Amino acid sequence: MRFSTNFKPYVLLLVVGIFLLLGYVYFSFFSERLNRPSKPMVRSRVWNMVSPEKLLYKQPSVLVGRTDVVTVTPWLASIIWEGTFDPVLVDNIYKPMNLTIATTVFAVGKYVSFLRDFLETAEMHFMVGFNVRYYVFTDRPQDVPSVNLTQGRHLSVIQVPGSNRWQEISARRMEIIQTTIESQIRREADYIFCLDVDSKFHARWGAESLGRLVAVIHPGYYDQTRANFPYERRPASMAYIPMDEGDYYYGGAMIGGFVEDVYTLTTVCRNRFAVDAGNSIEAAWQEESHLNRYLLYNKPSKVLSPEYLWQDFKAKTKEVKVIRFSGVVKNYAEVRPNV
Ligand code: UD2
Repeated sequence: MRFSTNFKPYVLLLVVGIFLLLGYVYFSFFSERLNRPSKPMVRSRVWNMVSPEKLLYKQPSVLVGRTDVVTVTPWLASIIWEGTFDPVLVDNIYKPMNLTIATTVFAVGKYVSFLRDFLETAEMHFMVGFNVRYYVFTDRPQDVPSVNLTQGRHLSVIQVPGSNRWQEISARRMEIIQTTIESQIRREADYIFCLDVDSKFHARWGAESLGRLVAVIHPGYYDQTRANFPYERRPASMAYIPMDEGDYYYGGAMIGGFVEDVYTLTTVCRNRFAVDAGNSIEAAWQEESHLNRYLLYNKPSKVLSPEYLWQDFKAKTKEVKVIRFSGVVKNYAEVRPNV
């Protein structure tokens, strides 16, 4: 049989054309709602903002909103305040993504006593309905309290050395977070938040806080001019910020974002800290100073208002409608290894 006599090239072209057309129609009109990360094998990619059909929520306005506070930075990152997001809509967009949020917390020495309240209140308010993996770094694993975790939430205890200097404990966090991202977190989570343990959650801290690189405005300095920010001012330090530069003063009690972005941040800050140490310099506020320097030139993609980092000794101010996370009042002489 001679196949070539019946073979019509235009039939083949027609069949290929029909397949291409069907593929185009499928990907144009149906795949929009698949909500896959752009590279499924890699964690921490950008997902589509897919909202479920028929979800009822308040109509957003372009004219009415918060006017008492600034809700966007000059580089167009959102500043998250109560009233700038719809929690129902945000949850419905992010929950189907099945994200895992790593949460690191250091409880070295006597700070282990803050863990129970931190974890119990996190279970009530922090990323509720999401997969959360707590990583507790401590030199006292036997003193880590047993706290009931809801479904989808796990806790690992990682032993770290103690120290007789609080400055060293606080500063070493960058290095330990960096190495733990390398050894396990990058395989286990999409986003990461690194938080201070001597704090409690008081209200929702949810998916509105997710972003590529997330920082929080320190509650002590949000109404100050940059000249009053306690940045590192010595040019010899790698954390140096000149007097006429600076956006906000960010709190060291929270660093967040995609695991890989926080990995880069911790790597850079840890290295700069080491350079300073080699030159016998310790930045004014240790890792917080290096964090502020990093964020000045690597702008955060989302900024959390002081609602996400308050301090219990501070009276609530009129701009702060909700206190979501706040540092407890502590007796430094009692809990720190040195004064
Ligand atoms: C501020 C910052 C904190 C950090 C520090 C300067 C805010 C609100 N707080 O808080 O993030 O930048 O100044 O270094 O921005 N820790 C231990 N054991 C210790 C000491 C510290 O585990 O003995 C850990 C613990 O997780 C604690 C964190 O380090 O939450 C910060 O240390 P801090 O409580 O001494 O810092 P604080 O409250 O002065």
